[in-house]
Amino acid sequence: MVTRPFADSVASYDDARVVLFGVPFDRTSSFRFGSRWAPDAIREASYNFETYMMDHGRDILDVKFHDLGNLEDFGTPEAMVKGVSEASTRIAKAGKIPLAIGGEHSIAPAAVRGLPKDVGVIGLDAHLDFRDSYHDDKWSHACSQRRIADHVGFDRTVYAGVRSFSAEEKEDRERLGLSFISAYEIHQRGIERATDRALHAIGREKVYLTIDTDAIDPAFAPAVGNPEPFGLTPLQVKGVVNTLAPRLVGMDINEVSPAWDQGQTALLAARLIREAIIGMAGPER
Ligand SMILES: [Mn+2]
Repeated sequence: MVTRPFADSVASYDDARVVLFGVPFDRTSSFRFGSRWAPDAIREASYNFETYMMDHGRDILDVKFHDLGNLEDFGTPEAMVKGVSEASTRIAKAGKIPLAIGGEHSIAPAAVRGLPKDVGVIGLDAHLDFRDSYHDDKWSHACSQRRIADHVGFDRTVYAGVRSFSAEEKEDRERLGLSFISAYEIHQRGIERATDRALHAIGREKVYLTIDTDAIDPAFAPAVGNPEPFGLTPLQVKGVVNTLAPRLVGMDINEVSPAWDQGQTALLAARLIREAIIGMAGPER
């Protein structure tokens, strides 16, 4: 099957402000494998939507963005980290915004490592992903925030929507002073306050956003690697993306596992990518 590029990615690489690339990597998955198929499923779903975005009053064709296609099929986590970091560095050095489509959550620290250390990282995730190692693998999807913290610092990363971590992660979190925002806090106090708190916690102008699709409730996004009840709504996540998009220097969305999908999870991921792209456009000219 020939896969089409992400819908409306009509700009050349040289002209593009935002550059998409797929990372079909799921070798450390621990429950529902298959996120390697997500970049193409999300691209296909992207053709569902109007180019005019009603709630923004703008057309996505006003934003110049390019789709590089998928990176190679990496054999080891180390090779993936190297390949994704290099891609993210190359795009950022050209003055463009890298937007990676996973693949599993291990792609996020790989993309962040390709950027300068003065970025703050906000994650949306059901899980804290703060294990130092999982199944003897430091690059496991279950260690995504730990590896991000290695690059930007424990005080420059915060995951929101969290409703699951191990006793060991709790102990490490308290010892190392890592902040987090639970899904319960978001349901009680609202997504705007949570987004403000996340921005305050990282204290950086330049923001990288990593969206683990399992942050969203499995009722809306059932096809993810590790589904966890009591999650966020699609509109809450749209709110975070809309608020953060103008200051993003990089982003990824990960953990969609299309074999478990009836199409709605990939559609939601595609729509969130479109929300990010329109928001990265800057003020209307
Ligand atoms: Mn997760």
